Amino acid sequence: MAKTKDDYLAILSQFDLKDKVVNAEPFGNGHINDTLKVTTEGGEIKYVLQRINHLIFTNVDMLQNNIHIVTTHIREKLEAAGATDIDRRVLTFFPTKDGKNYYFDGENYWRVSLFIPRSKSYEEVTPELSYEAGRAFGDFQTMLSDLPEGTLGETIPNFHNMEFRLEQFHEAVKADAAGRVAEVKDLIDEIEKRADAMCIQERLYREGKLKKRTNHCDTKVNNMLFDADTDEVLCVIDLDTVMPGFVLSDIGDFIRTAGNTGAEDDKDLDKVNVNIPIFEAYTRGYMEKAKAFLTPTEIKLLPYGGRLLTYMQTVRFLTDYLNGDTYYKIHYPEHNLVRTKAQFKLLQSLEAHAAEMDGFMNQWL
Ligand code: ADP
Ligand code: GN1
Ligand code: MG
Repeated sequence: MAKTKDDYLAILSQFDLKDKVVNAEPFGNGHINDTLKVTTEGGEIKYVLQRINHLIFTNVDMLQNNIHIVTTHIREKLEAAGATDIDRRVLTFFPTKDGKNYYFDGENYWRVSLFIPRSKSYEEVTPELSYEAGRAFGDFQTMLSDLPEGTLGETIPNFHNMEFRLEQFHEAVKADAAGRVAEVKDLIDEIEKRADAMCIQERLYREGKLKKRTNHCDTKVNNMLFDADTDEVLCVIDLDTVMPGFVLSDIGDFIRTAGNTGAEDDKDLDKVNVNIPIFEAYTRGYMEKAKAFLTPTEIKLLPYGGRLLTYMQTVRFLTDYLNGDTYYKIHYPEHNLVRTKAQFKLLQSLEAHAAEMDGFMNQWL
C-alpha cells in the first residue's frame, strides 16, 4: 500500500536526527531503492530517507555494515588529507534512537543520510565533467584500496560475475516464465554468440592473472554528486554495491551510462551510440588516479570493460524481461525489452569502435 506523509514521519521519528522533520517526498530515479527528500521545519531539505530493497539486498545487516565501513574509511582519509567541507564529500548516515544503522518497521528496511546541499546529479555529462568523474572514481578506488581483504561482504553475491549472469539468463530462457522467449529469439542468439568472449575476467581470475579489488560496482553517472555552483565533483553516492570485484566494473558502467549518446532506455536506436570524447575524458581522469595500482593486464582491458558492462546489462535486462519483470522497476510493460534493445545497440556501437578505444590505452602501456 502507498505510504502517506504521516507514515514517513513515523519512520523518521525512529532516527536520531537533530532537526524536526515536516515532510518527505519522492526524489531521484534509481531502479532499485525508493529515495525521498526530507524537509525540516525551516523548509530546508536536510535528509534523505531510503527504503532499502531487501528482496535484492537480502542481508541488510551486511549491507549497512559495509556502508558504515566505507564511509568511515573515506572520512578518515579526507581528514588525514586536510580536506574541507567533508560532510559534502562523503555520505553521513544517522543511527536510529536505539543505535542501529537502519530501521525495520516489520515490513520494510529504512535508512537516513544527510542530504548534500547545493549538489546535483547528471544523467548526461560533458567531456569536462567526465574527466572529473574519472578522477573521482579513481580516487574512490584508491581510498578504499587499503581495506584488508574480507573486510567488506558481497552484498549481492556474484554481482558482476558474467558467468553467473549467463547462468541466470539460461535458466530464464529455459523456464520461459512469462512466455516471451519466442519473441526475442534474435536477441538470445546475439547474446549466445558473445558469451565466451565476455567471460575473460573470470578466466583470468582462475588463472591467477587478475585480482579482486574494492569497487563501487554501480558507477552510473547519476551516482555521483557535483557542486551546483562550481561543477566540481563532491561525492560518490549509492554505496550499496561497494564490494570486492573486478576492476573493469567501475570504468565499464560509466562508459555504459555517460558514454552513450542516447538514453539507457531509448526507443530511438539511432540516438544510441558510443560517445568517444566522453570515454577518452573519463579514461584520462581515471588513469591519473588509478595508474599507480593497475596492472598492465587491467589497463589493456579497460575499454573491454565498457563492452562487458554493456553486454552484462543487456543480459540482465533481457533476463528480467523473460522472468516477467521481477527485478528492475519498470514504467511500462515493455520497458525491460526496450532497455535490452537500447543496450544491445550501444554494445554494437562499442564493438564497432573497439580497435580505436583499445588503441587509446597504448599511451599508458
Ligand atoms: P538508487 O539506488 O535508487 O539509485 P541513490 O542512492 O542513487 O538511489 O539515490 C537516487 C538519487 O537521489 C541520486 O541519483 C541523487 O540524485 C539523489 N541523492 C541520493 N542521496 C543523496 C544525498 N545524500 N544528497 C543529495 N542527493 C542525493
Ligand atoms: C541498478 O540502483 P541503480 O538504479 O543505481 C542496478 C545496477 C544496474 C542499473 C541499470 C543493485 O542501479 O546494477 O546496472 O540499475 N543495481 C542493482 O541501470 O542491481
Ligand atoms: Mg543510484
